[in-house]
Amino acid sequence: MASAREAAEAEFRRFDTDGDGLLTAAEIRKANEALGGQGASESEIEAFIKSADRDGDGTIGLEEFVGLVGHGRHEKA
Ligand SMILES: [Ca+2]
Ligand SMILES: [Ca+2]
Repeated sequence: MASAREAAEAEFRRFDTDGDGLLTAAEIRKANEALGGQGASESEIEAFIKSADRDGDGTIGLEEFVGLVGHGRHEKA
């Protein structure tokens, strides 16, 4: 059984289509569509990145993603 962190890491790797260890706005858009979204708007994607981007580089790294997902949807028991 995967831990919340492992699940978040697996999700991150699936979204990181070029494998550089960072999620860009374009990758987040694709991820959103893959999850059944109808195409997030620029401002929605921007807001999502801002909510997770702790070091302010404009992309979401693995730790930032785990911090966001690990403490939200996949809350630990
Ligand atoms: Ca990437
Ligand atoms: Ca960042």
